[in-house]
Amino acid sequence: MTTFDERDTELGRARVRDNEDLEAYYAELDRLDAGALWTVANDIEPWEPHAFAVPVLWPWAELRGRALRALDLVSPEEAGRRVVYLRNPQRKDISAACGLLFSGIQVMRPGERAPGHRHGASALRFIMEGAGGYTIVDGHHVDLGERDFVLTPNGTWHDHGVAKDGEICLWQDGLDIPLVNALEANWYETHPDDYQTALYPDNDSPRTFGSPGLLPASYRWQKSYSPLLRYGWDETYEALQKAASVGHGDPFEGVIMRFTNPHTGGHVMATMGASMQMLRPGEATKAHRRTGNIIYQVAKGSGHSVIAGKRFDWQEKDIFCVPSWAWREHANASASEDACLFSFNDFPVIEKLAFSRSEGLAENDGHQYITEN
Ligand code: GTQ
Ligand code: FE2
Repeated sequence: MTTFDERDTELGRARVRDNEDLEAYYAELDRLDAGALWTVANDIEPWEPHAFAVPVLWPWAELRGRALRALDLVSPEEAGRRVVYLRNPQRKDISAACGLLFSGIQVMRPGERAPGHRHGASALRFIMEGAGGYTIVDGHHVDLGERDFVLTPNGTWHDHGVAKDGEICLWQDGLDIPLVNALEANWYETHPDDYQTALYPDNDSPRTFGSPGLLPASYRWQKSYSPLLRYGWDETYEALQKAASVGHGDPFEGVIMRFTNPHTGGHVMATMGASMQMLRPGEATKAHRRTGNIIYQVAKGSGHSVIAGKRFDWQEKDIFCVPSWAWREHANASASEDACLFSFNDFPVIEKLAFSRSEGLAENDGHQYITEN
C-alpha cells in the first residue's frame, strides 16, 4: 500500500513495509473509517507540486466547425448556454480544461439571446470571431469585438446576445467552475425576467473606467472585481507595442501585460487573472515553471510552445493549457511579425493562499529537451 520512489528512502518519509500484522491492522482501521497515515503520506505529500491535468492543444481548425454545428443542433433556450467545452483527458470527472479551470467555446447567431442567470462561479470571455456580440453584466451593456477581453464576475447577472445585424459570434469562456465546486461553494439562479434589460447607457463601464491612469475621483469601489468589465484589443495591443519599443521584456515571457483592476492594480477578479503577451519577431523564451494553471489562446500569429518536454505548434485561435509546475517556453514562428498570446489563470488563488513558487530552467541554456512528440 505504501508507495515509494527513490527519494522516499530518506528519513522523514514513510517507509513502512507491509506485513501480515499490519494488513490486519489496516483492515481494522478501515472498518472504523480510519487509516494509517504512513500508507498514504507519500502520495498526499508529494515532493513537488503534482498536476492531474496534462498539457493539451485544442486546434481551432478542428474545433471551429464542431462549434458551428451546434448552431443547428440546439438553441440557447434549450441549452442555457450553447457551448462546446474543452475537457482535459485527466480531468473528465470535474469537466475541467486544466487544474480547476473550465474552458468552452460559445457560439451565437445574429438575433439570438442566451437567458440571464448568475452563479457562484466567475467567468471571463475572449472574443474569437464575429461582430455585434454583447453581454449585459448586472445591467451594464458591453459591446464585444474580436480579441476583446470581458468579465462576468461571480454573483453578477449575465446574459449574452448578438445584434440582429451582427455576425455569428464565437468566443472562449473561461470559468472557475471546478474550483468553486471543489470548495463546495457553487450555486445558480435564473433571472426572474428571463433576460436582463440594460439599466445604464451602453458601454458605461469601459467609458467610465477604461481610460489609462484615470479614475472618477468620487468613485468608491468595494467589490472583489474590477469595475472595468471590458479590455479592448486595440488598447491592449498598443500597450504591448509601447512597452516593447522601450525595451521592456522578460526572458521567460517576452513582453507581457497583466489585465488589472484599475482601482487596486490587482487581478481582475478574486479567483482568475489574465494576461496578454507578445513574442517579438523571432523571439523564443526560456523555460520556467510555477504553481498555478494557465489556459492560453493564440490571439495573433503562429509559433510553438514546449510544455513539459512536449512540443505544441500553434496557429491563431488555437487554445492550449499549461498545468501547474509544468515547464513552459514559447517561440514565435515568424521573423517579421509579432505573435500574441492571451491567457487566463488561477494565480489570484495561488497568491492569496501563499502557494506561489517558481523557477527557471538552469540546464541546456534554459531550454527543455523535447522528450515526447
Ligand atoms: O456564459 O454564462 O461556458 O455560465 C459555462 C457556464 C458559459 C455563461 C459557460 C456559464 C457560461
Ligand atoms: Fe453563466
